[in-house]
Amino acid sequence: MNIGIVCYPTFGGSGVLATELGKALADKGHGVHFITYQQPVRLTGFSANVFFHEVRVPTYPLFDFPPYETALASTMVDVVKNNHVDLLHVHYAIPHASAAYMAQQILKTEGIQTPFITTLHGTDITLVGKDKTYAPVVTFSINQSDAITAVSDNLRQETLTHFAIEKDISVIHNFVDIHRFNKKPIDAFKKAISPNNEKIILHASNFRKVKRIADVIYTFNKIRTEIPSKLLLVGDGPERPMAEELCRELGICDDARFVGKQQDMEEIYAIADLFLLPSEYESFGLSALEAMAAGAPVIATNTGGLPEILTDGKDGFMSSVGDVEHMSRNAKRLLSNPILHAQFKKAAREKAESFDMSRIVPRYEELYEQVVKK
Ligand code: GMT
Repeated sequence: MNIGIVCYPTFGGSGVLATELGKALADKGHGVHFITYQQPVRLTGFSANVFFHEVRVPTYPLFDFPPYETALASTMVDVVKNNHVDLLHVHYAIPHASAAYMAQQILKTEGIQTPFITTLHGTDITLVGKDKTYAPVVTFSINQSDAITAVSDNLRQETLTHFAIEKDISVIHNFVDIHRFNKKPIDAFKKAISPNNEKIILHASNFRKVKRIADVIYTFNKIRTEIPSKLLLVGDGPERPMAEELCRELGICDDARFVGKQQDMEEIYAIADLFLLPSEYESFGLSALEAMAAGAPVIATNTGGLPEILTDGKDGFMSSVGDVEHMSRNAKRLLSNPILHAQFKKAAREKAESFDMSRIVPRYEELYEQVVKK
C-alpha cells in the first residue's frame, strides 16, 4: 500500500509517533510518503520505501499569515496524484484534517477517491481544538474523516464529550520499539551526568505549560535533600527560561542539567533511574512509555491516559496534579530501596512490552485495509 503521512515534524509526541509509524510501515514493505514542512526529526537514516515531500509556503507581502493549510492541501493533491497514494493518514487534527478534507474534495473532481484517517493526539482536542476559534472546523473535519483514531480511551472519551462526533473513534494506543529502547547504559555518559554515582532523574518534554516543569523541579528539590541525585532535563520550549530561573532561585543549578533537544533518546533513557512526568494532562504519555521500555520507573500524575500505561505501585507511582510532596515521597521510597527499585524496573519494562510496535502497528494496517476497501 502507498500511504501519505501528514504530521508535525517537530519533537512533539504526535510527530514522533507518526514518524515511527511511517518507518515501521516502510520496514513492512509499504511505500510511505511524509508530507510536512520540514524533515521530521525522527526521520533519520535511509529507507528505500520512505519519501519526504516538503510543503513549501510561498510568502507574499499581503500575507501576515502565510496560508499553510492551503499549501498543505495542494501538496497532498500533488503527492497523491504522482505517487499512487492509496490513503492519507493525518496526525493531529489541526490543520491536518481540514487540509486532508480539502485535498480529498479536489481529488474527487478528478475522479480520484482518496480516503483519509485522522489520528487525534491530545492537545488538538483538549487544548487547541476546544477553542471556539477552531472548534467548528475541527468538528467538521473529524466527522468527514473516513476513520478516526485516538491514542487512548481517555482521549476518545474527551473527544466525544467536547465535540459532536457522529462516527466511531477507534482507540489505538501509542507504541514503542522495545528493542531500540533496550540499550545498556553508556558508562562515560552516565559518569558525565552523575560523577559520584548519584541517581539520575529524567524529564523530557516540549516544556509547555501543560507539562508543569516547575513541579519537576520542586519534586527534584525535595528528593535531593535525602537522595544524592541529579536532574536531567531534555527538550526545549516556552517554559525553559522559567525553569532555569527556578533552579537558580532554589540554588540547585549544579544538580540540574538542561541538555536541550536530543536525538538519541534511547541512550538517555538508558541512564535514567527514574522518569518524572507531572503533567496537567497527557492523552497518553509517549515519553513515559519510552522511559519504561528502557527500564525506568515513572512518577506521573494520574491524569488523561497515563493510568492506561502505568500501574500505580508496580511500575511507577501516580499522584494528583500538583502534589509534589506525594511525588517526591514516592521517588525517595523507590530510590532508597534497591530491591524495590529493581522490581519496578522489571515491571516497567514488562509493561512497555505490551505496547511494542509489533502489537500496535498491525492495528493501523487493518484500519488502512478497511478504509481502502470501503
Ligand atoms: O506532549 C506534547 O505536548 C506533544 C503532543 C503532540 O501532539 O505532539 O503530544 C501528544 O501526543 C502524544 C502522542 O500521541 C501523546 O503521547 C502525548 O501524551 C500528547 N500530549 C498531551 O496530551 C499533552
